[in-house]
Amino acid sequence: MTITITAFERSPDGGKGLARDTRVRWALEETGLPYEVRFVSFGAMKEPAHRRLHPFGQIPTYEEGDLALFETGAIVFHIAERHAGLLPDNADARARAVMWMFAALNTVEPPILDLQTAKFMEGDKPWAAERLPLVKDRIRHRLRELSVRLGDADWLDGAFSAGDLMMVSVLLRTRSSGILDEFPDLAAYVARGEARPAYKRAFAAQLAINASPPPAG
Ligand code: GTB
Repeated sequence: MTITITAFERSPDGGKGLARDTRVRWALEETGLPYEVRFVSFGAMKEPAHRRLHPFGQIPTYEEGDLALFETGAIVFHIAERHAGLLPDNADARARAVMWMFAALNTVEPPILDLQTAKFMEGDKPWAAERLPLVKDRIRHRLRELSVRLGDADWLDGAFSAGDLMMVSVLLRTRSSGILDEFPDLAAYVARGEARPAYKRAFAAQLAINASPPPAG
């Protein structure tokens, strides 16, 4: 069955892997599943046709036959559950890998998203300069805790899993702020993720689209 995901027609980061279709592409590449991408403009994302797939008018979405999903956590979990390569066979190890996916999305990503909000949506507010260091410190706090748990391991719980895929995807967004580099072990962890052939294919595919001229009309 053909898998189709949606992605930005033009990603604001120029296709440098920060938009969330990257994590879905990465999961598909890890499992070796072929997929197609439908590109959506910011306008089209808010139209009824796209909102039928994604009630919040965002990307990415995932379609496979009659199944339509939104939310990268649900999409990556669906891929990982049904195809080998992203979750361990052992039931307990599998549960822990899923736990790390949730930890990435529910515990580590929120303060990172808060920084994007503080910078790009609230940067012109009179209190922005006071708030920014607080937001950054909340990220540092989480990253310090994560760094302690990772220790000198390559991955969060044994072999690479969907938990690492999600955590690396989330951490990548701290690089431009300089915060990731304050934690050399986490920077190395992210680099290990980026060095995976499946990640490289996902990244290259996203970059290629954004490097090409915009569609006519
Ligand atoms: N919780 C949802 C999920 O995980 O799937 C969040 C989905 C989401 O935020 N989608 C964003 C979107 O569609 C794209 S990824 N935004 C358009 C809108 O809301 O109108 C967020 C994103 C966008 C751009 C960059 N960038 O260029 O650096 C990074 C991340």
